[in-house]
Amino acid sequence: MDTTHDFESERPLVVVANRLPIEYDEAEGWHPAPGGLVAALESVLRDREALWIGWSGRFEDPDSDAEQAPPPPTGTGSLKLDEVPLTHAEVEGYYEGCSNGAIWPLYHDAIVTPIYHRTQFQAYRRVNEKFARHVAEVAPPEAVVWVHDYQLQLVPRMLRQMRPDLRIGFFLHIPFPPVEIFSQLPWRRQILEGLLGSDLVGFQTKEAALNFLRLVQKYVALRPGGDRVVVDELSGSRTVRVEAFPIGIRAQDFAELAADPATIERAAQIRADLGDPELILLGVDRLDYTKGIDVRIRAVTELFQDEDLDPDSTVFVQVATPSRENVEEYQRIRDDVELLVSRANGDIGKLGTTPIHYLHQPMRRDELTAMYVAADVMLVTPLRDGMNLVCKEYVACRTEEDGALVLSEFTGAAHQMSDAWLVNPYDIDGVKRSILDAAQSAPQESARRMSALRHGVFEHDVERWASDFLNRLQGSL
Ligand code: GDG
Repeated sequence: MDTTHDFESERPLVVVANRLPIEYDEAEGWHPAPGGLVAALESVLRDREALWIGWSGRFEDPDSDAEQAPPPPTGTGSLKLDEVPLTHAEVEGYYEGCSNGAIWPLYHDAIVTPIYHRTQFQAYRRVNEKFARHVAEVAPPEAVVWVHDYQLQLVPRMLRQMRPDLRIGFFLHIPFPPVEIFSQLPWRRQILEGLLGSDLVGFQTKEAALNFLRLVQKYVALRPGGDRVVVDELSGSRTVRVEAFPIGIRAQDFAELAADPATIERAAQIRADLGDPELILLGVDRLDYTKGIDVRIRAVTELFQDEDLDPDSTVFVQVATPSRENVEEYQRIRDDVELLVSRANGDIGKLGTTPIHYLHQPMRRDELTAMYVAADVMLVTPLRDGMNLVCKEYVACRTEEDGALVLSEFTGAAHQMSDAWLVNPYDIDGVKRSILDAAQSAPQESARRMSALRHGVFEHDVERWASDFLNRLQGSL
């Protein structure tokens, strides 16, 4: 695959995502939003004229509380921002309902039962159309349009019908499920046809790309040839390419921040604040039922109860960033996690000893980096995850090549990170064994594994991901 960062042509670039890369709060005003997607794209867009179209988080209804936020800036430097306004009802139906109540759980192996409401899919279609129409109005002639993620799967086809001059790419950040699971979606054909409006459809893994190709054959009656699907349209036939583009992180930035004396000092302070334990275990996730936060709390709790880990010299810190708090299943997973933590601390802790530290709050990037530097073992145990960036960030921060990563087999990252201690998160005994192995491994063994992991994370960084995708898209016809 071509790994140069020069794009073959200088067609204007338009990025379309549910959210703009900024958010608003009263203290800071509009500021860059945290999170994987923004960080991923920012480094690529930095050197290039681009327009980013998305929702700002403000509601357009007049009676909204969030209405006090001033309009978002239109962008600085070469990146311009363009807001798609949404109402409360649209966000409820399209985002909280169809996207996060139906598609998100379905695409993550139906870990919780997806809920299909026809009215919510109507909202999904209407909002996708609103996005498509907005892009069609503002995209320069012959632009390259890169559409992101599960909220906007109908946009490629709608946009192609409105603007056949555009070159359209789509990237799915989350898993794409196998036939047996996807087939229950009442709107399966619309979604597949929506995605086939693209010139290039990108997934995190080869398995996801294969699942899509099989589904296209089954439900759209097209016969893929390798990674290509030929779509017949009135205007002639068109080829759609379907490939894996595993996303990475800005590894160098994390490594530099981790090696900064202020970060190292902060990491030492964190260890001291935790009572100078011999062993720090760490988990960092959005509080989401896909992330297997409960799995690792159960495993660590049992290790304390079995006396394989000593609560006097071991601390487990779980950072769980608040997420999608209006969706019912997220309230439930929060309750479950908080019950598990408080039970464990009640059973195992002593006065002055808290074996599990739980933080339900967003954390600044520099503080998060200091946590990665402080942690001896990183626990990443999702039941299903498109890629997972946290494990890559931890690895990038281990500049001394120490530390150990316990990683679920069911993350996209596991396909690239075979030197981690890989676990099946449904097998609690296996998770317990791997946590112990990782914690007790000889320094040489940890260093060998970490060195191999670091090599992969630096080699497949986010710039490579974006340039591979955009080069393929621009050279794809
Ligand atoms: C989706 C897919 C795929 C988390 N808490 C804080 C914080 N974070 C940052 C992490 C990391 C990002 O958020 C989370 O990325 P993940 O990949 O782990 O998970 P999702 O949010 O589910 O992302 C996933 C990703 O898209 C990209 O394609 O890998 O599979 O589900 O960067 O560091 N950052 C700060 N404070 C926090 O409290 N600053």
